[in-house]
Amino acid sequence: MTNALTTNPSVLKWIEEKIELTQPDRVMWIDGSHEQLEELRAEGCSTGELFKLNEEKLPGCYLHLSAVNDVARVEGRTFICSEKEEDAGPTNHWMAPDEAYSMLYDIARGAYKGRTMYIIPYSMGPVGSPFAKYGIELTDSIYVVISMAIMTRMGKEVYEALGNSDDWVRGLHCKCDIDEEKRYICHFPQDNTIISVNSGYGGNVLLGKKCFALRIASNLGRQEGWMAEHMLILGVEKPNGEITYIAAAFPSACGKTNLAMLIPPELYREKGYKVWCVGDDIAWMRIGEDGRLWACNPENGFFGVAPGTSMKSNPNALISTQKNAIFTNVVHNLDDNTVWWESMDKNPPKNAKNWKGEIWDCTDGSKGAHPNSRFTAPAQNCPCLSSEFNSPAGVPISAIVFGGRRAKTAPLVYQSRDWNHGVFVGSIVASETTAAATGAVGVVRRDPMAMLPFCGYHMGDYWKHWINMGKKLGDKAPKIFNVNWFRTDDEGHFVWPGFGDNLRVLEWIINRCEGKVSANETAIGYVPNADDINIDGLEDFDRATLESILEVDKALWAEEAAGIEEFYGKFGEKLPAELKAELDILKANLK
Ligand code: GTP
Ligand code: SPV
Ligand code: MN
Repeated sequence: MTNALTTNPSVLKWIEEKIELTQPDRVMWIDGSHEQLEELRAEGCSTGELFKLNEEKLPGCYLHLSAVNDVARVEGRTFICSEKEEDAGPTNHWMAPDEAYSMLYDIARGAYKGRTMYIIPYSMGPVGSPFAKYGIELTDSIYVVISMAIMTRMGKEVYEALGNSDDWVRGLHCKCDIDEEKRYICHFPQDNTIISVNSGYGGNVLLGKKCFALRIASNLGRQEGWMAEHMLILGVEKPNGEITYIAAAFPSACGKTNLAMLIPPELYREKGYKVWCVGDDIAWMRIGEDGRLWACNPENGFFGVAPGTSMKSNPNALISTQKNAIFTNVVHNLDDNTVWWESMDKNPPKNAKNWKGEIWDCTDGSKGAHPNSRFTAPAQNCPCLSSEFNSPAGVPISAIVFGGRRAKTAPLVYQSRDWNHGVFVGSIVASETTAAATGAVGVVRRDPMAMLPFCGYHMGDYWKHWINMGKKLGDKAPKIFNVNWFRTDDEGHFVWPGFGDNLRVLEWIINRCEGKVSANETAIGYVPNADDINIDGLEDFDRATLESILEVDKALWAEEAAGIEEFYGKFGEKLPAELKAELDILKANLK
């Protein structure tokens, strides 16, 4: 092949096959160089796929608008194409691999005619790290190339690290006509292959992210004895310099990016507390030589929710977007060629286009930015990026935190009694749906470990894998907690201030890990004594308010237990006995 950047036979063979299938006019080997990316950005601007933003105010930044029918992940069109249907389990859509390949190849046949095939070599994790995994994505989208350049370690050094190995993940993406009816995101765990057609939206097409780093990697983790999780990773530094690392799994658009970059409340800042971000969405976790659980972030950037991100709520995220970032489906301010979204500030631009590219009147009550509009920002831009960000093995985890959006039922925070109970707590995560996926918003659904859309195999086997990891970790296992920042009052307002003030809850979690505070043993686990959560300096928030969100309402939990039992019913024989036993304990505790 001309200009090939590798001689790896498995890579060349696969690419040749895909060239024959998709019939591109031109093939471009992406080498990751600045010059080549600049050339592509310029080309993207000339075709209208990208808009170059104000170079003074937002240097190196671009705006991209997706098709209006293509703004979020499509869970109903996402398939796990394992050999056996049973291996996909009751929470995934399944298609037989032969059938899926043949249907997808029919869609992809000739799909690159008149277009360019971009060949993207990328690494999940630092290139050359023993824990890194490599992938190649073929795409006909410049937006995908320049986004992958932010989200992953991308470039020709990946071929050097890969050598002649055939241990790499194959990814084929074809925009086709962005036809919703022919949109498919398919995973073939047995072949380490992902095929995505008829979409241009991030989570469907940046194949290193959810498709590889969670759906394929969760399969690899199960086989190889590690874990691929939908988790942020952060370090809390105490005034004495000691850093405690925490991994937390919340469903999509439920606060991972915000927690990962939180700025401590003034009171804590004055004392010397700091928070360091290791990752905001995905954690790969292994048992280290010391027997503890170590987590690294396989990504190299943030694909964050734009609306709600402000200098007040998450300055670190906002600052991360101020150079070399891509904005998708936000408002284009035509006066100064910058961007805006709801709750960025109180001054929506007067002369602007909305996310659909239409002239937008900010006073007409319509939203300017799509609720799932996003920014793609280099991790290196983040002011609180951890010094361990590039460390291959990552950081040792002291606590695992689950959470979701629950107006009622789940208290602000509680701790599991032990690892298996913690797995139970993770398995029963329920949350109101958000705009991150197409479909109704605000409906409570079970989202175990925030992995419902991302676990690439049978959820019952996945729970068993968690239980097995706990056995291996023994007394070195992280402690497991659950949080809920989203309890509402009778008027529907959030009771807990959230954001930076979530550090107050993390402090309790760390104190529990260190055995420094006692707790109330309740039917669902250990709940804080109100005295042990610091509410000093909070406005309009007193001890009674705190008590109201620490409350465990037995009647609501009895309903919850019934819901869990029904949910567990789907898993039949695959429900681990340990989790059934935990449910029985919960029911007994509620009597
Ligand atoms: P994905 O990228 O989809 O995985 O989302 P995420 O989990 O990283 O969520 P993110 O941090 O982007 O937050 C999503 C939404 O939740 C934003 O609108 C935030 O403003 C809001 N949010 C985050 N943290 C809090 C909090 O502590 N309290 C409240 N009330 N809202 C929050
Ligand atoms: C999520 O939906 O959890 C995201 C965005 O982080 S996406 O990449 O679309 O999955
Ligand atoms: Mn996510």
